[in-house]
Amino acid sequence: MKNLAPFTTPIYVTRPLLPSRDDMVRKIDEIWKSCWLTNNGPQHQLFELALEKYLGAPNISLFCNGTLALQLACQALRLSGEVITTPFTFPATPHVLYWNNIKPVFCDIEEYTFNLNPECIEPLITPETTAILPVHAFGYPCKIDEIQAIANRHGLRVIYDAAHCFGVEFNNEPIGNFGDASMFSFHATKIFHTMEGGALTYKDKNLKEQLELSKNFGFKGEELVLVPGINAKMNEMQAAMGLLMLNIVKKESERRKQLTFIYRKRMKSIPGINFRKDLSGVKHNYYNFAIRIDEKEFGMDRNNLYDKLKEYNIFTRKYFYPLCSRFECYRTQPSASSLNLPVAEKVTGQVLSLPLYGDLSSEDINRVCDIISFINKNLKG
Ligand code: T4K
Repeated sequence: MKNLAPFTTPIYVTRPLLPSRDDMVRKIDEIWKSCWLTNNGPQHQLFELALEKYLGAPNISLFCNGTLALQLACQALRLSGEVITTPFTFPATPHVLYWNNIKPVFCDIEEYTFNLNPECIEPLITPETTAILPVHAFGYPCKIDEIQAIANRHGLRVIYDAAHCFGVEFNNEPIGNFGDASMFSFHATKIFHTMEGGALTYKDKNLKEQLELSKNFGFKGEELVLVPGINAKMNEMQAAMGLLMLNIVKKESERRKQLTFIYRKRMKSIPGINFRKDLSGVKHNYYNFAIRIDEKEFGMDRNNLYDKLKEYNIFTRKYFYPLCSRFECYRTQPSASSLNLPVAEKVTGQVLSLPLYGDLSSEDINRVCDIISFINKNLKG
């Protein structure tokens, strides 16, 4: 079989969406003129208002990154003891619990969505449990109603890691309006970003004051320090980037949708490759395209395919591998046992995120598919 040529330049799993350089220069001029670089400056104020409207969120606060947003949300909601969460996530999710002196209790996930399996939550609840911290993995909403029903039955808080969910809606409701709070990450690798950054949306408007205090050292005015806060403020460059991104993110999401549909059409015919489709009632943002590789059917396991694709200059990522429950800092606790997490253990060994971003052409996506298909056919001789 004739070999396929590698891409001449590296194709990464993602590339950041960027506003035009001219627009950014104009924003920089505004910042220079104001001579206000951080600490709730004019760009920050504009961005917060614009975002509130865009996300349809009644209460919102901005942060320098998603991790600190989530960490301070746990504090503002007075979480303690144990919090039930998923092992199939970025390290930030359990780490924010650790930094709040809370024990992460790992719960298994669903085979199809990769999200917390509501059926596995209740057996993990103890008198120490104060909350559930689910992740909407790759922007696919969790079983929100079932999780909320469990939380209501046991008097628990629900705080969502919605890092991947910018613009996602569930039953026509913005995703950030569920649970007690939701965290959005605005890291450069996200569909919407402020280079680094994050936001919290929350149900109780009274949390705003606490969050504003705790992201600015606990300062109220110039001389009063009310709580042992930290520095988690979004700066003016980040906020300016956010304002410009709001104008272009919808188009990016539409473009990624087109590319996702090409992937789905092509991947369907490759044996041993599965992927998630759109969920009913969900407005997706098409942030990421993750496939699952069945080694027996495909003829090669995920790790080998990941390595093989590098030979073609295609840099995929194993999000999320290894599971957080396998990290040195968590692996000894009972809930981290692989016996407790059979589905997560299986999924983490099979998933691979393929390149997806608006600057890729349809030809690029078709070529990635041709290469995966070629690798598969070559294996079978
Ligand atoms: N919860 C969840 C579920 C999360 O996924 C994350 C973050 C968080 C919480 C925490 O939110 P933040 O505190 O970060 O706001 C990346 C991101 O650093 C991380 O934000 C993100 N999740 C995670 C899924 O992905 P890495 O280590 O994979 O990034 P990196 O640098 O390897 O970048 C991946 C690819 O992106 C590169 O191969 C090329 C491209 N890239 C990256 C950057 C930074 C660019 O083209 N330009 C760039 O500037 O973690």
